[in-house]
Amino acid sequence: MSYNNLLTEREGLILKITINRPKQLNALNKETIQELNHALDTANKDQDVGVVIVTGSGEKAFVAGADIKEFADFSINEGTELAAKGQDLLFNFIQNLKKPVIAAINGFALGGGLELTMSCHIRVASTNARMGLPETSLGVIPGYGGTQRLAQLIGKGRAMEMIFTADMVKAERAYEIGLVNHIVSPEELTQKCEEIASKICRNSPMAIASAICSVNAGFVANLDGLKIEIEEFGKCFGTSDFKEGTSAFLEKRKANFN
Ligand code: DAK
Repeated sequence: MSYNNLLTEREGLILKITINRPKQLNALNKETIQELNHALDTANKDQDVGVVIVTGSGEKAFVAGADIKEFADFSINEGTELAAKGQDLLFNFIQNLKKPVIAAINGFALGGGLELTMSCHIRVASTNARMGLPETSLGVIPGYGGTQRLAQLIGKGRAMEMIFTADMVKAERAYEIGLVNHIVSPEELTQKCEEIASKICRNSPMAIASAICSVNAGFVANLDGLKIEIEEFGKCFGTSDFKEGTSAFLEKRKANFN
């Protein structure tokens, strides 16, 4: 499948999706959101994909936000409807994907761009990354989950300051406050993400899907994370991955989950 705004490339079990609108600093328009949904949905159903890496095209930006040209003249209803639709199609969709998604942040990650990285399960930034939620400078608030996920990742006080001031943080600061897991040079970014992805791919995809579900459950107001963990733990005992993992241990060999 070819896309107008994405490049996809698979090596082994790792799928790399590059958002490819470099002239607009990879700003997210409606079509890009639809295409990302399609590519991720396909990856989710593909047994030959273990981990997805998402990045931006060019050296300047991961994603410089939602495409401002598209939402400049929205009404209240259009804004509300599109926020809900965007969250379902992309941001919540990534968060709940069965496969881990790693954001390789190769430059500006602003507004919807930072919200996209925060929906991903793991974030790795290059030293030239700049991250922020500038929405209040445009007269809106973060509408793709940013008010919630930023506070979950860096704490309420810091999140409020970043949102109210619309300030950007550099990669080092993002690392200090827990917004990203690692910082590496731009040249090492892909390699670092692939290294993490390869380690993940050695482990049970079924257990990883259960872990994603359990960790996420702790951040949903009406769900009991510990209860979901018990259920997911129990389910693991019925999987072929559990049989393979335990047999491999007892037979003193490496497990082969693929
Ligand atoms: N949208 C559209 N085009 C963008 C863009 C964006 N977000 N960001 C950059 N571009 C375009 C610029 O217009 C410019 O295009 P040309 O003028 O060359 O045609 C090109 O990319 C290069 O940008 P600059 O010339 O500005 O490059 P600089 O290096 O000087 O500056 C910058 C880089 C990243 C600091 C600057 O481009 C910038 O401030 N960009 C805007 C950042 C921003 O405010 N992003 C939007 C955040 S608000 C919604 C839900 C959520 C949202 C909205 C609606 N609904 C559900 C309705 C979320 C909103 C946001 O993301």
